[in-house]
Amino acid sequence: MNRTILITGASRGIGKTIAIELAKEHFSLILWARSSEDLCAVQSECEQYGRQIHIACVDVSDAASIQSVGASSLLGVTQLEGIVINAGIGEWTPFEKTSLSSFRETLDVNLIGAFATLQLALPYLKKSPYSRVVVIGSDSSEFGFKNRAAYCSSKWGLFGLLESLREEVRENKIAITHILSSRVDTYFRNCKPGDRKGALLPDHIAQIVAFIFKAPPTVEIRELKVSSIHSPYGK
Ligand code: NJP
Repeated sequence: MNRTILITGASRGIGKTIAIELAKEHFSLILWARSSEDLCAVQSECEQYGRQIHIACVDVSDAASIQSVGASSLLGVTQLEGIVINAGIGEWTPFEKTSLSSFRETLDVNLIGAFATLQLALPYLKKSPYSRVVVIGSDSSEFGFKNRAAYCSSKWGLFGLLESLREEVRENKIAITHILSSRVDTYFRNCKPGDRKGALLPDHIAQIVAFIFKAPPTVEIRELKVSSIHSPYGK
């Protein structure tokens, strides 16, 4: 597989739309998520653009799933041109009512899942002459919000992880882009498309990700803050 990109959380929402946009740009793709039926549908949609699309039912909160199913999805791949860390969950609960298990679950998916996925992918990214890590963060990565202690902690944590990793992988010519997005009209937090009026659309984020992968390989776009003109950022 040439020019291959791994995308997590590719079964719906932002991840699905990024997959379709990168398929249109003729990248081969490895798509991870838990819902096999939804992944199969995304695979079929992407395959019409002519490149190989592999899917794998990986739960990023489960290290064993990443080490077994995730690692198997990379068999036969010599190098990755990029990875999009997108899988994420969020639950808005007042601090005093946030259970330890729900706090842990949010960190397990959004932060520790990102860490474990990146650790698996790094040797493949290093084999590309130039490669990219693109991470879907949030305005909750830099602002505090009521009822979002778990989500904000996970997204702020990602910030530290990426800024540290950046220092380690520059010599390997791996560029890291952190996209800090405000509300996007997806299935996030049990919503459905149409519920978040005035929000960004998944396609807006997908076009930005495609732009990043089309940038000259020596250019590192470090951070992008994105919001709809109709909706606030950080409030
Ligand atoms: O949400 P949604 P988005 N293992 O619910 C997957 C960030 N963001 O597209 O496993 C593996 O439509 C899930 O797949 P499945 C947000 O923090 C959003 O909006 O099959 N995959 C699905 O494909 C997140 O990082 C907004 O259920 C897991 C995908 O994740 C990213 O955008 C605002 C998984 C979620 O699709 C994409 O979220 C913002 C697991 N354990 C940042 N758990 C917004 N929408 O307003 C979930 O600032 N997934």
